[in-house]
Amino acid sequence: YEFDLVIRGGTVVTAADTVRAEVGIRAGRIVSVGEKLGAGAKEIDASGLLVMPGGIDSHVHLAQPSSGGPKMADGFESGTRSAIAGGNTTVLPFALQPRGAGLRASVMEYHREADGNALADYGFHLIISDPTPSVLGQELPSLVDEGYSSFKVFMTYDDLVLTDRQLLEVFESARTCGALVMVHCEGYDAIRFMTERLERAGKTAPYYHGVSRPQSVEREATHRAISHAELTDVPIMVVHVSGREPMEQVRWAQHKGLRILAETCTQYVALTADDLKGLNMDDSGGKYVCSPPPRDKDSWEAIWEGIRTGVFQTFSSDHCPYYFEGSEGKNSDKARTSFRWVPNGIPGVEVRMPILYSKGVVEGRITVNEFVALTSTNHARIYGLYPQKGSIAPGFDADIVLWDPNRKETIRQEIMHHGSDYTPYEGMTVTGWPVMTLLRGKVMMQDGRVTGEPGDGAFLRRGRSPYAIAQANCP
Ligand code: DUC
Ligand code: ZN
Ligand code: ZN
Ligand code: ZN
Repeated sequence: YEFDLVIRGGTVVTAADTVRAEVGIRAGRIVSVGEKLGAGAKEIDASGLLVMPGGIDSHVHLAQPSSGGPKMADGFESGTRSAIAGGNTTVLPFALQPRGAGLRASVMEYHREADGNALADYGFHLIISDPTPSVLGQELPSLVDEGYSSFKVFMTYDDLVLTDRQLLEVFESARTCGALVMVHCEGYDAIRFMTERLERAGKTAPYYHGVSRPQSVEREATHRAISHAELTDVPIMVVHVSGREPMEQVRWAQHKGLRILAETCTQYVALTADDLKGLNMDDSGGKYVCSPPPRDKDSWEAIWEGIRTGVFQTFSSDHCPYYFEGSEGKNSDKARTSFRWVPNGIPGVEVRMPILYSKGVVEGRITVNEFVALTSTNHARIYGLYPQKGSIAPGFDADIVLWDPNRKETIRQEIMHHGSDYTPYEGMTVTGWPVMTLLRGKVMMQDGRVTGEPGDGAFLRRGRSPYAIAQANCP
């Protein structure tokens, strides 16, 4: 046989093109895209289907402990199974440095969790919570060389927040070693002030989580991060932008000529602050607690505007799964005393692509090529995985999703593969659904059944981001 596998009859969609073509795969890589390819040992009929690059979700949390807090509902096995079921082939979760710990030691903990257990390929962003001189001067540069070429910093949370001085030092280190910095932009003091004021007034239901961190709090922090990036002359990625106010800060900076990248997420076009009210202000609103919180339907339109006009390069899930029931869940006794104790995050890696396809492509807001860019290609380009991942062309890994553009599906917990005991998107009907996921040529999911195994996913040693290299000043 000329090929191990040939996919025939489908429409190949990349960030650039939509063409009727066959895809020839050998040894896990795409070797040919064209017409009338030779025979494959195995052949797949993709008639009526789109053949797209496997999704890359560059923002997920798996097996990430929160300080003294609840256990995540997904480790690497269930989290990547859910990713694969949703048409993804690569995820980039975080390796969190607890204060006082080294960066390398922290990364190794996550490797122990992930290696041999993942069904999708994976890399790690570092989370830097303790930027000591040895962390920034020694550990970071060597880890960036070893393929951990991006990291995240926080402007809020007791156990993660950095001072402005620390942010500037971290940004400067990123510039020196050519790493890309992701920034969680919400202002610590404003949130704490609002939280205490709301609690004093007895306003502790999950709904007040959103009230405690309105868009102005995110806007201010976004502006501050951008200013620090300008001062240190370093590109940054503003993650999980939730609405018009922070989006406009990013757009302003981009138009000013600064290299500011931005990400938005499923929940900012699919959930609203009213969801946090639950049924009549009961505690079921905790199911939607995440940060930044979902805003309102006008914000959805602002996010679409940012997507259409290129303010956002990536669309991620921010999959951060917790349980609802149980002693560590969002509805625990402790969580019911105040929104501040509700674990912060929602599951969504499995439905990111269907929701964006349905609301974006089917409802006419974006093209199918923009869909591929937002769910795969741009993630690969920005995070140093290009040209291995993120397109369908000779030389790329055979990471492919076969997509049925007409299939209607109602999102329900019973069809999800994640570890959480609920989905915040319960009952949402979408058009367009993944029917097969291939990882390096291996069929990992077919018709909702996951056929891949733990260990099929490999660690990805990423190159530097081209966006960061342009600025870098490496010795
Ligand atoms: N930030 C994230 O990126 N995810 C979940 C919660 C948070 O604060
Ligand atoms: Zn964050
Ligand atoms: Zn613009
Ligand atoms: Zn996140």
